[in-house]
Amino acid sequence: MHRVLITGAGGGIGRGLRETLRGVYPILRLSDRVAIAPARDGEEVDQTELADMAAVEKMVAGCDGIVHLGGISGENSWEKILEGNIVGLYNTFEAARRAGVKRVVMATSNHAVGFYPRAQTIDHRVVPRPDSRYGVSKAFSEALASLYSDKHGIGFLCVRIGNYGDRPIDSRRLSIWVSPRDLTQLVRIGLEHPDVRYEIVYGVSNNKRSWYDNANAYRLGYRPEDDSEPQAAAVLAAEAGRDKDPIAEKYQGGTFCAEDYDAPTERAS
Ligand code: 15L
Repeated sequence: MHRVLITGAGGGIGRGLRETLRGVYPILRLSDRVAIAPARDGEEVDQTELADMAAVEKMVAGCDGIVHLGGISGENSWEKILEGNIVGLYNTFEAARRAGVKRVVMATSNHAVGFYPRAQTIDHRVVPRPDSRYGVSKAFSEALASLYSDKHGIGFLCVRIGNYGDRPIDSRRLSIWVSPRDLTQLVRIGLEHPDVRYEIVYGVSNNKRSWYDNANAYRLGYRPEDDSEPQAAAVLAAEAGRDKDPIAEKYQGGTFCAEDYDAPTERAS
């Protein structure tokens, strides 16, 4: 990997990876739809709208690997999801194919499988159960990655990211938190591991309260260093006595499941 492109480089994960991947590859090309901090040594900065195919082709030119974080990162209107996460995603993968890119690390999400109950442990082989239009777009990204792997030979690591940050911010995130250094480790596996063809893994730390069997990540050598558990007592104490939505509490996707939920309540049992 000589030049690695990070799309969505202005977002929270993008800004984090800009630091933790600094110096790991000779050149990091950092792209976003909005202006971001100027390039330092070993960096190139780019501003591209993912829905614009000609611009996306320029963004991807000369890159060996891509970390695709770009697009909409939460629930939104269908029009915005369509533009950023369906059209923009297609443009990025298609431009990668045309440019001969070898590897893509795809930031998919826990929300592609958010309607699995918290009582169930799921692995990388479960069928998608999206909890939102956003989750559907992430399931689409996994399907498009599968096509571009099988048909065009691009290696994809699809990382179903939980919640990225310095610490778990609430009780749900105790189960899905991923620390910056653990996510960085997974991204490097995706870009560098010789056997990656098409893989789904969970982007979570070694959380004691995890809902995931992340065996596929471990098989690829992932050895997470962090666990949310030391934060658990404080996080739970801060939530004590708070009213909680039963649908959000039942399913892994939390409030993404509860929003607009109007199925008969017996279906939720
Ligand atoms: C995600 O996929 C989002 O990008 C992030 O903003 C959080 O909502 C996260 O999931 C989560 O589930 O906490």
